[in-house]
Amino acid sequence: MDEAPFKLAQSAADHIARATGVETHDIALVLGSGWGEAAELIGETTHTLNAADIPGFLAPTVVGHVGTVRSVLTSSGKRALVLGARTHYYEGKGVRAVVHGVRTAAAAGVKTMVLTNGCGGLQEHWLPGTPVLISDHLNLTATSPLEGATFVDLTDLYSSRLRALAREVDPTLEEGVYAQFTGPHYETPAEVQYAKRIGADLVGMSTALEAIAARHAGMEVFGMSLVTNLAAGISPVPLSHAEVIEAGQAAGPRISRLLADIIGRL
Ligand code: 8IG
Repeated sequence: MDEAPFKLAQSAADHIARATGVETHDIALVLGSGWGEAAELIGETTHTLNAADIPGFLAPTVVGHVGTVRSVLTSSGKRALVLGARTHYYEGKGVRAVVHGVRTAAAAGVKTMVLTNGCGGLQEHWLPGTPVLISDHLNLTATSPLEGATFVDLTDLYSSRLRALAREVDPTLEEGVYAQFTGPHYETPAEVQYAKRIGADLVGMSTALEAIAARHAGMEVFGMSLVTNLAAGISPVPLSHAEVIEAGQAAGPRISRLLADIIGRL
């Protein structure tokens, strides 16, 4: 395997350690659409870094996504790295760029990788604003973050231990299988039906590739989606990015509190 992506992640982690004075982080979070407020609730932000200053991080291109990396001291005394700058596959920067944040977290010592996103829901009873635990994924991107003969077992990728812990915080939390499409277009109704038939409950444009890289790096993965819209054809009205942002904003405080409570138990 080409070591370059791991060397770049190590220099990013070195930069973070130097800039924060925090040698090792315990947890890392990628906060997707709707989840941004969780950063304030999980603890005290001790350092805010501009992602663009960290080796390998690219400036975000989507409204509603922030380009910072924060070091947070959690209420339970752990060090969390909050990655506000997710690079999506649809940005065309390649899979290495997509998983650079995750690999940086691993190089920074992180053992628990928390991946969140905003997504489309395939279950009609999941109204916009419903948080759902990710139990497994379907990687429909036709690519992998791993290169060469890198055979990694993905059984229990989304840690059943961490899902059980989340349900202790909120026993009403449901679980679902997340299908990652490449985007940036939303699915056609036919593609949503296809996803449903092969076992998806959630459709989105992130997370699966990051989860694979996280497992490869030896981290335990926790994934949670915010259903911001019913997937195309499930709802009678067409999707709009404005609707997605709006649902995220409305649910923000509640789901961020929930995530912060889960993080407090890690
Ligand atoms: I937010 O309906 C959000 N992201 N693929 N489909 C896909 N990604 C999404 C959707 C959706 N909603």
